[in-house]
Amino acid sequence: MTITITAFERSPDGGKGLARDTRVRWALEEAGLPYEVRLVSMRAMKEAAHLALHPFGQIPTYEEGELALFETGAIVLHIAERRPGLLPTDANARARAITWMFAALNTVEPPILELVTVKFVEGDKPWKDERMPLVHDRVRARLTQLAARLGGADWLDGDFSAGDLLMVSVLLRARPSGLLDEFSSLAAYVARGEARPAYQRAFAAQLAINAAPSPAG
Ligand SMILES: N[C@@H](CCC(=O)N[C@@H](CS)C(=O)NCC(=O)O)C(=O)O
Repeated sequence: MTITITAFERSPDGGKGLARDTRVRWALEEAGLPYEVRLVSMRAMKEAAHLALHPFGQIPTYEEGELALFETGAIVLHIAERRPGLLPTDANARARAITWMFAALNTVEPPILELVTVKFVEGDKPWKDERMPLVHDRVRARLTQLAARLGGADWLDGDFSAGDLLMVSVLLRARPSGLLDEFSSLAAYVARGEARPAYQRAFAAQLAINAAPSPAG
């Protein structure tokens, strides 16, 4: 059955791979599942056809026959459950890998998202310069804890899993701020994720769309 995901017609990051379709593409590449991409404009994302797939008018979505999913965590979990390689077979190890998926999205990603909110959404507010150092400190606190847990290991819990896939994806969003590079073990962890052939294919696929000349010229 054909798998179709949605992605930005033109990602605001210009192809740096930070839009969330990249993590879904990465999971599909790790699982060896072919997929198609439907590109949507910012306007189309808020229209009825897309809202029927994604109640919050965002990307990515995932369609496979009669199944339609949104939320990258749910999509990556669905993919990981279908093919070996992204979740361990041992029940406890599997539960721990899923825990890391939640930790990436619920505990590590929120402060990192604040970096973007302060910089772009609140960039013209008079209190922006006071708020940014506070947000930096909150991100640093999380990264300190995460680095302590990772220690000298390659991955968070044994072999590479969907938990690492989401954690690396989330940490990549901290790189433009310079904060990731303050933590050499986490920077190396992210680099290990980026070096995976499946990530390389996912990154190249989104770049091909975002680096192409715009239809408007
Ligand atoms: N929690 C959602 C977040 C989805 C999300 O924020 N998508 C962004 C792109 S990375 C988006 O569509 N932004 C445009 C908008 O919200 O209007 C997920 O993980 O899938």
